[in-house]
Order: sequence, then structure tokens, then C-alpha cells
Amino acid sequence: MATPMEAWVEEAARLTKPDQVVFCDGSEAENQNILQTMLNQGDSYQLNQKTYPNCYLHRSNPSDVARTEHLTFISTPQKDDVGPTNNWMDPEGAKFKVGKLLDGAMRGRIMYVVPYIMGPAGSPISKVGVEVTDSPYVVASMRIMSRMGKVATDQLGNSSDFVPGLHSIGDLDPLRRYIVHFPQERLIWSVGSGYGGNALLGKKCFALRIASYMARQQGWMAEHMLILGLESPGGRVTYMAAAFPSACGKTNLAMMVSSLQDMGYKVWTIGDDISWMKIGPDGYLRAINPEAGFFGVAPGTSMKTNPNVMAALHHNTIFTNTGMTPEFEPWWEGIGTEPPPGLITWRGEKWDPSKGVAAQPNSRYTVPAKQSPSIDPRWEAPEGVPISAFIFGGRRARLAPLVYESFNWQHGVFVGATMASETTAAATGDVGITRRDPMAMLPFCGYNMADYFQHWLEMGKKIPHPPKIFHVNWFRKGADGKFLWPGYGENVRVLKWILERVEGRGSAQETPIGYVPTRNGLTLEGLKIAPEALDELFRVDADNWATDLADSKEFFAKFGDRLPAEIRKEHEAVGKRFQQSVPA
Ligand code: OXD
Ligand code: MN
Repeated sequence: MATPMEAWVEEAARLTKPDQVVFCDGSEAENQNILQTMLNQGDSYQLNQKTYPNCYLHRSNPSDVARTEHLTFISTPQKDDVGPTNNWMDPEGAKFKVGKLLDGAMRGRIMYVVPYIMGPAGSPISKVGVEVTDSPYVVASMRIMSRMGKVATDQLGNSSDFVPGLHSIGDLDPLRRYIVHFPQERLIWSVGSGYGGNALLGKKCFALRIASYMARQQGWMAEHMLILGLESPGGRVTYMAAAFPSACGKTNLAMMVSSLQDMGYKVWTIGDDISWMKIGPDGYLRAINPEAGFFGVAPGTSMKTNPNVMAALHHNTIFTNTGMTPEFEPWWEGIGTEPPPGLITWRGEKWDPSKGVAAQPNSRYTVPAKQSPSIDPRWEAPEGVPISAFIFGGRRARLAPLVYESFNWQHGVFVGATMASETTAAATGDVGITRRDPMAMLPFCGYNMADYFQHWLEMGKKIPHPPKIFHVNWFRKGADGKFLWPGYGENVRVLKWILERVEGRGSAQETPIGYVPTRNGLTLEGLKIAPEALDELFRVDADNWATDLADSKEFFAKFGDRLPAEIRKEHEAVGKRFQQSVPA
């Protein structure tokens, strides 16, 4: 008798009509075959095997280089269940419309069946997915990003407890591109894109959108968070999970080389993008990284910004849409070397500086996480690591101080719910457009965000030892438009203060928005920073906060009565605290 997985694969094959169905076992021999198929398709290159052994460059269709939020849908019977921040389709309509695009989409192609585990094999927090796809690039990437093949089939056995994902690149026409999630069925359909976030269905589609829905039902958390461990003198490691909107340096923070290494502070990496967390028997929130690789943005990555990932990506890495040197090495803007003569662009053309960049701005590396020198020895611990602090952040040129601590869990949830990032005009330092992005989950929450806030509030009541909640802002600017904080490895000074607060030490002063470090609260030894810059970094400006409160009020109004009363209360409370703190 067919297993539930085989039965579903048969159903998918009946719809998409491939010439051949190949079940992947995850072996090295199979991988070499897949890579060869990728090369034969003409859109991929083997890189310099001396300097980049087992590395490849893939070029995607120029119309298909990023996640497409406007083509991403959550499909539930009631529109209100997805809320005002998600695109909605009714399940029957979605099945009909997208089903027509999938009908026969794999004719003349191979359907690869990719069983995979999100999370370490055998972990009680891990979950199995099965993706069928007609893209060998997706198979090769899933092999890096998840535990794929026999290990997953073995874990699944005859069980029907897996998340099926049907993916076809279709004809790559953006007009026929849909990424649809059916959270009630735990099903994903994606057609018309070969790009990572749209096509590697284990990542954003399963590990965030479907998993966030499951997590609410089952009392756990699936978050868009990096996980890092901060080692302190004596060797103890304290774990923190942090959420930032895309393009705020999550990967760099997770893999940071600490500037306080000589003092005994070192950062270890568990994950750079997603965190699944369950309450452990010890009463702590236990986190795993469901992924096995890093799918990071290449431009701007260098020995200065992320030496750990630079060390990792010289072998077994797939690059997507970067430039390529005549020596068949990858190259991108901000890599730290001059563009070499003969550079080839991500489109495969000779580079001409007058025609723009060589690497697509969203070009990526896909690299096994275990290759990072910073990988934590416990990164695959089946029970997960205990989380002591949550850190929220965003780009705020004028508003948020370098770091502050919320008063309690409920206030911390409010801090996460009001998260936002600004686009700034770099030259002038003018404040740009503010995009509200609660908990960095706006594009990734698989249900109504008002219910998501409620879920956060309820989790706080259930966790015996809840993490303390902080907010950071590496991006505050001075009047001259320049960043006030050096960032990168110096961010460990902020993590050190967070650790001290978790341990009940660390000096802070109360402000209307939370606890901010006192002047001597932050370790500044060895750092050249002007006292005025520090004042500005920690300034809490009542007018700026009044403007931001008005903006978040407007955002929350979208949710109507569904918004938890606690959020409204916390919003009012900040305003009141400002009124009380202003001298008469
Ligand atoms: C990502 C994103 O690619 O958040 O991780 O956009
Ligand atoms: Mn992300």
C-alpha cells in the first residue's frame, strides 16, 4: 500500500504530468547528478574548483530575482482570518485558478520529490515537509537549506504528518506566478518562480507562514528570528533570538566577530533567519533553527561585515545572481576588492560600470551552516537552546535609542508590534518612509496579525521563565546624516548589556519607552566615540515618539476590534508616561 507521502506525490503527478518522477535520497551521488542537470540547463556554471571547490553560480530569470509579496496569498475560507496585512484567496477559487496553471506544468520535465526535515533529525521540535519540484536548482538548494532525503523519509515513515509543497517553475511569467498557502490543509502551492523565498518551500512558506499557523494552534512559536549565543568569561553561553526586518543585518549579527573577545565575550551562531520555539520541561523557551544553511544576501558581505560567512562560502556553496570574474570566482559590490577586468554581470554580460551593478542587489549565497567557524556546538541539540532574551530592531534614523528594555512581557509584545524600519536618503540623513513590520513577520505571518499579537500575549502567560524583551537600533543618525554607532563587531557591547540585564545586573534608567542604559551602563573600553554621540544615541525625544505613536495608532486601526485590548492599553500607556515625564 502507498504511504501517505507516496499517495500525495501521485496526486501531484496526476495534476502536473511530469515525464518522470524521481524520489531524492539526499546522497552525494544523487547531488552530483542534480548539479550536472543544472549545468546542462545552461543557466548555471561550475566555479573555480581550486579556489571554490564544489561551488556553483546560478542565474535566475531577470524577472524572477526576489520574493513577490503581491503574488503571495494565504487561502482560508474567511477573508478576515488572514487579516488586513495578507493577500487572500478563497481556497476553492485558488485551487481552480492556480490548479489550471499547474495542470500539465511538468510535461517534458522531471518531478523531483524532496522529503526534508526542518530542524535537527529526531528533535521533538522538528517537522517534516515534502516538496515536489521541477527545478534541479531548488533540489540542490534544499539539500543545503534542510536535512533532505533518506533522513527525512526515515523520520516520516508511514505517517501523514508532513507539510506537502507543490512547486513548478511554470513558464516564469510574472503574470502566471502564485505562491499560495492553505494553512488549514497545511499545504503549499507555488508556480511561476524559481527564486529562493518563492521556491524553496521549506523556508518562508513552511517554516514561517504554515508553521506560524500551526504554532498558534499548538501553543508554540515560529518566528522570523536569528538565534545567537553570547559566551561570557568563564565559558557560559546565553542564548538570544532577534527579529529584524529584511536588510537590517540579521545574518551579520548572528555571525558577528565580537570586539570584546579579549574580555571573554564571543558570539556563537545557531541560526540567521528563523526560530521555532517550544516551552521545554525546564520552563524555558527552547529554540531550534529549522534550517541547515544560510541563504544570505551577497552584496555588502565582506571580511569587514561578516568574516565568518566569508570563510564559510569557499566550498559547497551555490551563488545566485552574483557577478563572476574571468577566473570563475563570484564577485559582488561591497566584497572588498575592486571589480576585476573582464568581470561578467549577473545577466551574463561583460560588466560596464556605466550600466550599473555587476551583482543583482538581491543576489545570494546558499551555504551549509555547519561551515561557519562561528557555528555553536549545540546548534543541532534536539531539545533546542534556552532563550533568555528577545531582541527586536529596525532602521530608525531619529527615533529609537541604541538599546532599551521593555518593562515586562506585555509591554515587550507592544514593542515588537510597533516595530518598523525606515528607508533613509543616505546622503542627507532625511527620514524616509516608515514601513511597520511587527516582529518582522508582516510578510510571513500565516494568519491575522491581530490574532498573532494575542498568541504572543498568551505565550507570555504560559512560559514559566519567559525571555526578557529588548529593542535595538544600530542605525541612528546624527544631524550630519552619519551613523552614530559603528555597528558590526561593536554590537557585542549592546549584547553584553542585554546579558547583564537578563542576569539582574547592568545599570539602566527608566524612560517612558523602557529602560535605557545609563552612561556607564555600556562597556565602552577600546571604542572611540564622542560623548555627544552617546547622548544622541540614548536620547528619547518626546516629539519624535508622539509622531511615531500616531503612525502606529493608524497601523493598529486596520485591525479594528480584533486588536487585543492589551496592545491598545500599552499604546495609551506610553503616551501617558511621556505626559507625566515632561516637566511642568
Ligand atoms: C530573507 C528575507 O530572504 O527575510 O530572509 O527576505
Ligand atoms: Mn528573512
